[in-house]
Amino acid sequence: MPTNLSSPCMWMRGGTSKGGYFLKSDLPADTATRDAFLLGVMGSPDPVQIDGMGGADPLTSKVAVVSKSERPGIDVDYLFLQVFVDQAIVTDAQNCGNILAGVGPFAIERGLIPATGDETRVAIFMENTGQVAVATVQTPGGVVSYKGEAKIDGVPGSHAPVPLEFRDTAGSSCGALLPSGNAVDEVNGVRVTLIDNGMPCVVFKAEDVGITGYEDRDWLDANTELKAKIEAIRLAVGSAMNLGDVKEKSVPKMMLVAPPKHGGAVTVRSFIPHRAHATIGVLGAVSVATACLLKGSPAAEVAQIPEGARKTLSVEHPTGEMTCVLETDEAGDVKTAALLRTARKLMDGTVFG
Ligand code: NQM
Repeated sequence: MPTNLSSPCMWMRGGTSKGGYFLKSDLPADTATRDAFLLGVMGSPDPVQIDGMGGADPLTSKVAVVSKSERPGIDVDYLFLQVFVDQAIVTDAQNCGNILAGVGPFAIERGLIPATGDETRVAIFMENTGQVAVATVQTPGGVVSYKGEAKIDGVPGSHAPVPLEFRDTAGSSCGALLPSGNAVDEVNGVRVTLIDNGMPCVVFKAEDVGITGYEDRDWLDANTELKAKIEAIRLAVGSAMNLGDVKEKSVPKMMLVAPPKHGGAVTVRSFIPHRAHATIGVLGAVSVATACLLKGSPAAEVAQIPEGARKTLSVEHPTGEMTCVLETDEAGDVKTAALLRTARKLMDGTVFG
């Protein structure tokens, strides 16, 4: 239902997602009023979001709320909100590393922080998980540039690179990297890894739910029997992952893995959680790549892992791959993760919700 409210807003592509970027001070302070406004902005609930800006896909029904940070060493605070497409739900229960890619450029464009030479490093506190990411934004002549030669699969053309660095993301929402305490659990007869290295994920072999893991998004989305099987596993693990009842939550994400086919480390088909992902989430990829390093886990059984403490893992997905660079310590635990994204400003104006 429209609210008669409006707000300044920048519409941006961040990585392989798209959404509205708002200054916190431009949005209603009351959460219920804010959420009603954002539902109106996106045109939710409606599977086609015809009365709003949303793109009828969870990947294009996203919001970033950004403010100048009071925290030492941090430039801006970023709250991610997922606006459900076909339900009247706005949730902060997950983070989003793709939308994160637009936060640095947006913060500089809005004057929250100054550009500092040809590149500007922006330290971002991710409010959803209480963790920090550092984005490097191209700012030649002190102005944000979206043009460049960086390519990411799932986005046509090339753009300015926005490298993202994550540190200490283990247990971001679940309290521990392995919330059940195990590298493998069995749920509904399927061996799974319950893991959170920035995104709560359930990782299991595609073959264990009867598919190859190389299917495309449309085929996966049309397979209601497969989706029901996956959803039953998801609902069963909510409390073991310290997430409670996850029926109306967008986490955990469901990650179906198979051996790599194009020289990478692993192949993934992900459900986020009810639609198949066109590519893969950023922190979702970090969590799956981390699962590949766990001895005896289903992911480790299918993955090809390079030697050395600094591991470059190409995670193959339905439309290409995403490269994660993981730094491990002496015990083999992942300490930092870095990924390349791009972002682009699409519209700057007033949005009506
Ligand atoms: O995992 C989709 C996306 C995401 C999240 C989702 C993301 C991440 O691709 O960090 O980026 O899993 O809902 O934008």
